[in-house]
Amino acid sequence: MKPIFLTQFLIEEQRKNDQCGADLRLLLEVVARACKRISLAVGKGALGGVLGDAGTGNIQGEAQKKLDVLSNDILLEANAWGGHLAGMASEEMDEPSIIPGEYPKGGYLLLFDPLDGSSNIDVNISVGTIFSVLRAPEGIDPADSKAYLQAGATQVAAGYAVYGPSTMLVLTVGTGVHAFTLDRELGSFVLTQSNLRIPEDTKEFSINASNARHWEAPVQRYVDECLKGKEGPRGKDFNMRWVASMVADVHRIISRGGVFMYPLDAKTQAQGGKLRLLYEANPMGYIVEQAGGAASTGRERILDIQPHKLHQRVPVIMGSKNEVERVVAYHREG
Ligand code: AHM
Ligand code: MG
Repeated sequence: MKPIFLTQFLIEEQRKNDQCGADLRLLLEVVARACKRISLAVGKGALGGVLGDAGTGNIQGEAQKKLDVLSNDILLEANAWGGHLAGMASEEMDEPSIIPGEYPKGGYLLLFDPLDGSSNIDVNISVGTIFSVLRAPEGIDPADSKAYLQAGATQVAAGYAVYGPSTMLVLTVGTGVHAFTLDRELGSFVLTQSNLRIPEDTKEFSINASNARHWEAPVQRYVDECLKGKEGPRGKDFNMRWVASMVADVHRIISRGGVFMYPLDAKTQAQGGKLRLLYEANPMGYIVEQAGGAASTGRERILDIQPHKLHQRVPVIMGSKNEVERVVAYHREG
């Protein structure tokens, strides 16, 4: 079969999808190109001299890795001059980055977590890039974080690249979820799976169990029931996986089902949760819903949340629909 490259896929998408105009298509190609560069840097490992800490911290007080900073710079630089964007916001930057004056501005905003799971870099475990595209609202300066405070349901595109044994780009422009694999010889992303669907039921869950004593009762109940296996109320055995790179964990769930949880717990309650709404929960939630799954905080649909600050954190429960609904029901029951 003839390979379908990302460019061809996006041009065909543009022909049939009003949400995907030429500007959005070109913007996505630029993001994909930046992900290729990040993939190269990640792939060089110690030989590239890019492992280890950068010696700086981000807005959330987390130590930045050299590759966090490099990936952020690659995305900023690649996207500055294309003319499709009004501004960018990143997990690694305190404030939005505006498009330099010498370049034309476009109608979109790009939000990203440049290198998700970066605590895994130094031990050679999969990491990734997550991105979300919003329309720039009329009358709000893109230097103002208010421009980015839009509910996830308004995203026009979202995607992630996972830098694993192979590099993959998974994206949605509102018409299902499609996966591309980087052909390293050609330097091109090739469509390898279209219309990915997350099975509605699963026997696999994904949570950092070291936080068990801090979880709320509904999550304790859900996990306890899974752990009881065949003999318990679920009547089946469950498997557990936790990579500690959201991109890799959610990619597995998109590929074969499961439920991913970073719920509210006593440790993260004061800040609202662990994962970031605009850079992680919203784009991944959009992708998961587009693949037939569900994404909730336990109390509300993630994509319905009206953000109130740029670096807002939220609890995350996403993946196979019936399991997410079960966890949500347990929250309702208290
Ligand atoms: P990061 O964006 O700083 O890498 O943090 C987010 C990551 C997620 O990818 C992952 O699911 C989670 O943090 C892992 O957290 P923990 O180390 O508490 O298990
Ligand atoms: Mg992250």
